[in-house]
Amino acid sequence: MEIQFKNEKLKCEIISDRTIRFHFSKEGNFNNQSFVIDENLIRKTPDFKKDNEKLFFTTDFLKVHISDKGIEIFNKDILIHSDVEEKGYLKDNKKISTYKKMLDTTGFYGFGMRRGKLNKKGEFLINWNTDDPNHFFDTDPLYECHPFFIALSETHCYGIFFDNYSRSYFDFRDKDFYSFTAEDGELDYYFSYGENPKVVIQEFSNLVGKTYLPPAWALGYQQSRWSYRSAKEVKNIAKNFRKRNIPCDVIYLDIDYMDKYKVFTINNKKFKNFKKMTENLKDIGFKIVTIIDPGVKIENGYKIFEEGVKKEYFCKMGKELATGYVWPGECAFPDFTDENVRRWWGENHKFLLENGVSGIWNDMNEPAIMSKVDYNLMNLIFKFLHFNYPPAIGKTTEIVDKIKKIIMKTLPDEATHKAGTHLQLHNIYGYLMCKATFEGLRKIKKDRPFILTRSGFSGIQKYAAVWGGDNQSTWKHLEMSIISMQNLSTSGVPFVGEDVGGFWKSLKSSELFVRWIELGVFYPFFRVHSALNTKRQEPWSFGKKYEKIIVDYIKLRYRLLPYIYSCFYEAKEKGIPIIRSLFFEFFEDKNTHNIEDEFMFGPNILVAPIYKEGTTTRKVYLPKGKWTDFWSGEKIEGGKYIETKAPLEKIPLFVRGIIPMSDTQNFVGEKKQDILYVNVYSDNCEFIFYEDDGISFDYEKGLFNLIKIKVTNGKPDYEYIHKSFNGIKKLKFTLEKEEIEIDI
Ligand code: MIG
Repeated sequence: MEIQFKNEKLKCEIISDRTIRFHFSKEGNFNNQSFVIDENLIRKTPDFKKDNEKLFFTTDFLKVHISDKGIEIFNKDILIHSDVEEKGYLKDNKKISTYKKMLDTTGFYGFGMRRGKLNKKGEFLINWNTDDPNHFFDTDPLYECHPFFIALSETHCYGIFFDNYSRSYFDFRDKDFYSFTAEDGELDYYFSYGENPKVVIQEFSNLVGKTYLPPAWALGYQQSRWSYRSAKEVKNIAKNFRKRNIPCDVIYLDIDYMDKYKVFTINNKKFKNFKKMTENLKDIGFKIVTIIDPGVKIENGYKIFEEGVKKEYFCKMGKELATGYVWPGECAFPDFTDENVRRWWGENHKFLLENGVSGIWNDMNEPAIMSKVDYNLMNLIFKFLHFNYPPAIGKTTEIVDKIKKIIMKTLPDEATHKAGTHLQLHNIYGYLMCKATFEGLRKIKKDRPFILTRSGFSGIQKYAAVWGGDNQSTWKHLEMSIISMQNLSTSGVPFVGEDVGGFWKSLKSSELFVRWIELGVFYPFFRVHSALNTKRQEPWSFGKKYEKIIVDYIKLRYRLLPYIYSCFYEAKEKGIPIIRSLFFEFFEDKNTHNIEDEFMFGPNILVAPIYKEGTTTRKVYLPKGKWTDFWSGEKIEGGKYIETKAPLEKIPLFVRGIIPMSDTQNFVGEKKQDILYVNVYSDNCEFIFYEDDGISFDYEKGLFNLIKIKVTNGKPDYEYIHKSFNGIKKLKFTLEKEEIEIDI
């Protein structure tokens, strides 16, 4: 049902008792075609009633008032959300915006891949996916902007998802109100109420979708570099891992595996028998993941380019192709808003899969584009002058200048896609590239796809893991990742990571690498990557003393895989991320609301990384409840700050409940894991353990086990909630005073 809202129409839909959609017409029309909202969502039309001058409707949790003055939302008669009078919907040419009262909001969290502080209250944020290779603490926007946030007050919270793909802004600088604005498209947003952030994220993930279960091997350790340049080099790296007994599942091939950087080709000189290479690597437990960028080299005779031109699959500028410079030189850009283009792009991956490639790494998909001048400069800097970081061009803090600069780094606003202009669709480009890749891989190989992406949008978790782009090998960048990982996770993306060890610049200190590995174990996506011309970052590049610590941590990661995999199951079922800010997990403990340098890894591990050089102690806030120091076993009552020791080989970890572990192995699936080591840290607790074959979609047919492991007054027990997989055979409980084995 549509109601009149000043000069426009407003459509309200009830998605659930907590989630309402507000969609405003633009010049009388509703055009927004959503690329991310679940098509099968059930929407109800509200039953409007009249109360004095106001229309209103109710759900079990909410009462929504609408008048010409604006929208007001109440929970139990308390006003929790309100438009600023007369400013609920504003339009200025193509631009639309809405203003909201600040009320008692204490913080705004989420927004995708953001650096800087966790809480964005007081800031102005731009949504425009941007490649800024030389970014820092205060750089915004970056590769992956999500127009979703959770607003916290001391007693409740809500989420807002603004379903708009154009350049948009969130402005939280004023103390009395905040606003969001988009340069084009419609004002179409979803409001979700929650007693705590977990409820909000569940509501939100019902809208935009949840992760599938990633292939288990993608949760292992992964090694990357720009670039491992030949089959010989790749084989040597692999052999070194096995020789030294360092677990590793994946090796990445960056752009140099291609012929002249042309997508869906292989450089036959450097990788003479590519297929043979991947087969040999598989025999010793390695998967190969290759990079694919969206830019298609403009070159006569190059099949992908010629096909794309013939079928009109590329973005246009007027009647011509929209072009720009990337690594291959001048390129055309596939229009992923067109379903036929997505199918074509997906099918092209057959060539790589037939060559034994196991996963795809989507880079530069903002899309990132250089001018011819910058392109020549980059080639000079990297290939001839051997720089290992790019220059910071035109740094600015002025918003107007910032916007001018980011517009230059991608297709022009006026470029066209099948579904509209680039201005209207920019932010969905990377997401749709991943969708194309995911659907292609799923069709070709049946197993679970693995895709890693740099750019994306809300809902990207349905298709890909996300990494944080071009960080640097510095302490500050390690620290920044603690926050960006939380921001992405609060945006509903569970599979997140950063380049461990840092990407640009040579690592100056082994200590930094060790600290970063210690943190990387607790990135859901755990990969070391480094740039051209930098010092090597393989685990053995730092000398024996450091190698030992590094390897112990990689092994810890493998031992934790049953826990991590079970966390992914929870993410798949409920949309709850693996990395959780303290406020997210412990909303009731208000002390946690502004802590940003610690986080939860799943429900039971609190991680307090060391991010300052030469540090061997740190302060840690333990939320209310009972904790155990993972290393010493010491019991500590939470609700306070403690000072903890952190010599180089120790990252402070505090645990609770149950943490299931396995034996370590050289790669996932090397040895069948019959025993589950159940580490118990409390007399009364339970854990839902999940297992399946780790590779196929058979779990969709019910082929998996779900075991409720529980401890009651110190006595261990278990119960199958679901049993249809030949999995673990024995539970080995480590309780406070004894060990108990149960065959199951
Ligand atoms: O312009 O493919 O973020 O991980 O190694 C640089 C080369 C392009 C940027 C990615 C980085 C990757 C690099 N790419």
